[in-house]
Amino acid sequence: MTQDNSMTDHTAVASTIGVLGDPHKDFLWTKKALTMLLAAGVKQIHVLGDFGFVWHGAPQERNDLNRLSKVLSESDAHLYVTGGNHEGYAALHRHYPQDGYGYRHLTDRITWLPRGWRGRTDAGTVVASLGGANSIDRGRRTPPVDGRGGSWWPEEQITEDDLRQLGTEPVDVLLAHDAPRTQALAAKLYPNQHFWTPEGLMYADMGQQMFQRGVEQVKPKVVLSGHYHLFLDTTETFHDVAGNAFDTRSIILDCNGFSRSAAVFEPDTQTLRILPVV
Ligand SMILES: [Mn+2]
Repeated sequence: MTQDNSMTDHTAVASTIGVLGDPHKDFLWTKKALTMLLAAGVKQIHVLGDFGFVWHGAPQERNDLNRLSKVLSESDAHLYVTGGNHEGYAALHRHYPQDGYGYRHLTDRITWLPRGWRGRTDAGTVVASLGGANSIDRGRRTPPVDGRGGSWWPEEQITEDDLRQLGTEPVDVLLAHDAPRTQALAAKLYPNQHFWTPEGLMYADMGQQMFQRGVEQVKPKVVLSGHYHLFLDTTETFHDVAGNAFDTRSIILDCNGFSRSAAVFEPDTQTLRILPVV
């Protein structure tokens, strides 16, 4: 998963990676977070959705991407995006077509991963990516007209095809935007229910159910997520379709501007070290 032509294994995952919660197109915060992760020696950084820097395809967006790319290139690092719900999917698809591996190259340093992507570390730890989530505030957003404008895109939704792409072979670490249906997350979200419409709650829940199906397919040891704009680190027991129990550690990172939104993670040992973005 490198653009260096001398490297043929594009699914190589580093033994230490950076993970970043929802940047939301916040250039200064994102640059700061990248700089801190790079200073920690990380060469491969994964955004856990709601990157936001591709929205309507304006020239300013490309300018921001190029400036972030420059920061990465100074440390010979690469950024990989697992998509979220707040992404301009129409512009993404129009301006950045998939290559033969399903990657969308935003710059020579920033790559958008296809849903169901799989990689592995030298030690054999399997890392996969399953982006997408349903917007709970969909009712306040508008779809694009003729592929232009808008603030809600149907492509945010995880589809049956995405779940087929993910497959059923076990995964050690799943990079995602949505998160497993843990009791700990439900307890944190419950007090905020009144903010949303019944339709929004139901739509968001449908999306999380699709994501949960993916979790039950691949039974990840760890899922790294964004989306909920909070921090959570909990391990709970789930069951696959055959009724077999498995434990999954669900780590959710907070978003731009909040503490506990960036971390250094070792896939082989599942060690997480939060890096304060200051
Ligand atoms: Mn978000």
